Amino acid sequence: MNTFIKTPGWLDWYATPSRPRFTPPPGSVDAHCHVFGPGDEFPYAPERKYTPCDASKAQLFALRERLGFARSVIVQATCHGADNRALVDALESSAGSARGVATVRREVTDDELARLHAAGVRGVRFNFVKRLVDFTPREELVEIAARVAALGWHVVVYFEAADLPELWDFFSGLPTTVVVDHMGRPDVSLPLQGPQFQTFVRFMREHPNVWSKVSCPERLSVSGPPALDGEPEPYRDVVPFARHLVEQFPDRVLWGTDWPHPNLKDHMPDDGLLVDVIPRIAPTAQAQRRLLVDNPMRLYWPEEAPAP
Ligand code: 0GY
Repeated sequence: MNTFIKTPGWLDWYATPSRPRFTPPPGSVDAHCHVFGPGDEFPYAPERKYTPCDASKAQLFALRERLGFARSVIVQATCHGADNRALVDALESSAGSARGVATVRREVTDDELARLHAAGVRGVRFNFVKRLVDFTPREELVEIAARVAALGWHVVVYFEAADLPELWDFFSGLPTTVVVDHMGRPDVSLPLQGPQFQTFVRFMREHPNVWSKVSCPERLSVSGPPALDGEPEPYRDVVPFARHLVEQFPDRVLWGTDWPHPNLKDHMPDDGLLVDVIPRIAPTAQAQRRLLVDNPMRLYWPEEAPAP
């Protein structure tokens, strides 16, 4: 039983996802997903901005199997703060089939970083979304980035599109690969060729160490999910943005479900339908293999990835 009370209005994850029509290539990686608790075993952080429903490692691994994926990258969610125990537990139960992105504070010891590495952590996440986290001074993040760079890790950044100009110089100075969550959260009601999204494209073009997750159509969409009678092109307003990045930067894009989809209040996606968006953003077998296998393997399992 979960003694934590879920934030009102917060939808539960989709319990009966459809089987995707699209078959991911063998060895595909879901490069952005989370575990939540269970709260009674791994309590949610006191500083959290929301309380989720539980979403366990077993449920995550069952979903992965149903969707046809072989590996997962589990990203520490803000509801667990810098307490990475649920993440580490999931990684250690995965027999090497999951790697992780943690949240750490400047107080983290070298021993703790070494333990996280041994469990399979390969990155830290810096979150700039104000509804999710309190402000962290930049010098603290710079310090953390330098320490994790020495371990060969990367930095995952999450921010709102409007904040990129202000964050540009900070991101440019990071000494690691920088992975942007959810395409930098573009407003997809604005034109793809307009200044907002093109600023992000220019950011990627000018910085060969910047990668993007072409994820979260359900979060970014204004046109929304399929209607009940079957919209033939779900999330059609997000697809051109993701497809543009896949075309322009085929070796620097990742895809993930974002299961269990924190903070959704209007619509909870059917994860099977999310997988069916993939061939619309990566139409060729080669683009799909890079997006789902080659790129995430290079970043998270470099010891197994073929030489470029
Ligand atoms: C996501 C998106 C969100 C939440 C978090 O760590 C988190 O709490 O990332 C969001 O609310 O947009 O990627 O899971």
